[in-house]
Amino acid sequence: MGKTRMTVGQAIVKFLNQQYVVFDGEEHRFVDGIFTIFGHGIVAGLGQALEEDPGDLRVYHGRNEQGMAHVAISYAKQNNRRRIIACTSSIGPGAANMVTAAGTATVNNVPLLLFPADTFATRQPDPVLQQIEQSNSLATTTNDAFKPVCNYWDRVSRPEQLMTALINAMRVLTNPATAGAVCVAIPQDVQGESFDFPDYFFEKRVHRIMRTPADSAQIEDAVEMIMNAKKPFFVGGGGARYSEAGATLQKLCEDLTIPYGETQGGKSATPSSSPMNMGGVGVTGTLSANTIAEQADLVVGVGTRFNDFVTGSKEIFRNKNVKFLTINVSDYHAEKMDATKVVGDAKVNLEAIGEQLRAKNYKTDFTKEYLKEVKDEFAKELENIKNLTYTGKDFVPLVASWTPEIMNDYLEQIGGQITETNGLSIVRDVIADDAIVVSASGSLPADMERMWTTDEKDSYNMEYGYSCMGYEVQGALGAKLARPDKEVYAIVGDGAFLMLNSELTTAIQEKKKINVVLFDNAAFGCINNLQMGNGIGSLCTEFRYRNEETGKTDGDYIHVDFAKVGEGYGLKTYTAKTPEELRAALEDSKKQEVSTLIDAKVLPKTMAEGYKSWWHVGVASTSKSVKTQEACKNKEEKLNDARMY
Ligand SMILES: Cc1ncc(C[n+]2csc(CCOP(=O)(O)OP(=O)(O)O)c2C)c(N)n1
Ligand SMILES: [Mg+2]
Repeated sequence: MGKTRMTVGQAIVKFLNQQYVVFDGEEHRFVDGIFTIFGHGIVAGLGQALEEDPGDLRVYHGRNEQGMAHVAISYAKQNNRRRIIACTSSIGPGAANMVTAAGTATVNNVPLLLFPADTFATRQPDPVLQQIEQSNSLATTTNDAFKPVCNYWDRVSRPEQLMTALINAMRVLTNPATAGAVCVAIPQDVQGESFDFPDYFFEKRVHRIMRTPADSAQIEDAVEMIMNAKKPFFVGGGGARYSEAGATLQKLCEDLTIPYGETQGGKSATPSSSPMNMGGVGVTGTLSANTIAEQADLVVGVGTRFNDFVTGSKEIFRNKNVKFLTINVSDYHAEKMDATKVVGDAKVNLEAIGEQLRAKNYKTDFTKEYLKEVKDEFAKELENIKNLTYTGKDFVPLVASWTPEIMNDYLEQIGGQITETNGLSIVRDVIADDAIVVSASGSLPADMERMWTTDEKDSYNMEYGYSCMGYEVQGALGAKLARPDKEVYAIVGDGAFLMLNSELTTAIQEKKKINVVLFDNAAFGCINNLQMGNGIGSLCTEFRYRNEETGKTDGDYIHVDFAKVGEGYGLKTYTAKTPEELRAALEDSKKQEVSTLIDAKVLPKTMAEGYKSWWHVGVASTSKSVKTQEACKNKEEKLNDARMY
């Protein structure tokens, strides 16, 4: 047996270079690169190895650890989980900065491989710079904070442990049922320690991404349930997308006249134009999907976690006899809504179910004419909200909690007149049909789920599992690294942009063009709507100066020149205050080779509100505000109608 002496850092690099995946017969490398932010905990260990011989790994230079990990998540997501970029950080704060991103990856079941450096295994210099020091256990370090947000966690305290740690990391990352964040903590001394690693550890490994068929009895259960349903409604989630099950789902539904809805994770797995695609379902869903959801007697979740946005906090499926069926690679997720389960891959199991339904000549009570009517009705509504422009003093925004003060102050102090729904429709209109849009938080994902249509597969990269502010800009870079041939747009609010935009520098460094369309409504708009909609005064959700007269932050709006911020980074930037200026900026940005940013000044309160849906939030049950009392009563009533689990 051959052995080669090398450091732990060098062994990590060598091993990562040998990892491949195979899916549907197509084999390729799994780890395309590694993001780094070097510090004393990593630069002399793994950093040395990456400098000396990275192999085929492309080494990237991140600017904020959370930001670079968001780039990596989006890269994996855009590659439908079959290619990743690993991330490595120094100890302490550098590592802690990646904890949020680990959560984002795990919620979304997207593979993310993290190598945070750790304190000395020998403990000789303790406390090393950036060591927390828990007096109740010296074994506890910052990296223990990754445990609740990762699907696999390990610490390599001796070189020999690296082998099982990395093999298990790959097991978890490449299994569709367990994909999420993986943390392999590497103490800074151990990274540089040498060991005679066996050559077989570095042999090429091909991880098969499985298409697991379900137990045949589960298929029988599913077929029987659907045969007994008159009004079935399918819901396609991220699992359908990652499994490449979109075309199967679409064909099955079109052949058998079964309407389906899509979740944020599932959008763009199938074309918006399919007559059976009713659009987004749930709290941020469309009128068409929610109209079908409310009457369905069988809901079939395909690769969805059934989060509260999809189920309208379990209130949206209103047929008294509604039943649930799930197809999911994860037994845990398949169990949701007390469903009958088909545990396995979306595509092969949909095919198996579809074959039997066709053989049995299954027919639903839905007609193509009725479903067209439902789709047309929402199309009309869409036209209305798309064309809703600021008309002057008589203008009434869509969000009920608007006040003349909010609107007038914005118009006077910031001067923007674009409405969010109109602005978004202009973006859709101007950018290429096959462009990729990336978003995550704020009011925009809601409007996008309702309004964004695309027939281009996998062109909608939405992180709405953790809904983590700061994914948008960094995610756009990840999508661009994955698909350099496409134009990529971050659709981002001012709040989320302010929270994290540091990887813009990385985009400039890599000469990868991304486009940032920033909707500046000078507010945490969606949270302000939620707050005021529940009868609470506007507190710390509008971006206003502190007012010494009231002692509160209720002064004039703070005008931020985001175009200047972008310009400082080296982006080509634009300010748009009217729909015409937005259109012109978008047109011009298409001609640029460098990354662009459009600072769109968008009137608050001009996003769409929900359709036939409810969202359970923790409303105060004791309050002096009559409106809050009413909101609480309304919550109690809705809770009465909602399923309990
Ligand atoms: C990291 C993180 N912190 C806090 C939140 C809670 N949150 C959700 S949306 C939002 C405000 C978003 O503001 P902005 O990006 O301007 O979008 P808008 O709603 O105004 O369109 C906040 C604070 C979050 N989702 N993520
Ligand atoms: Mg905002």
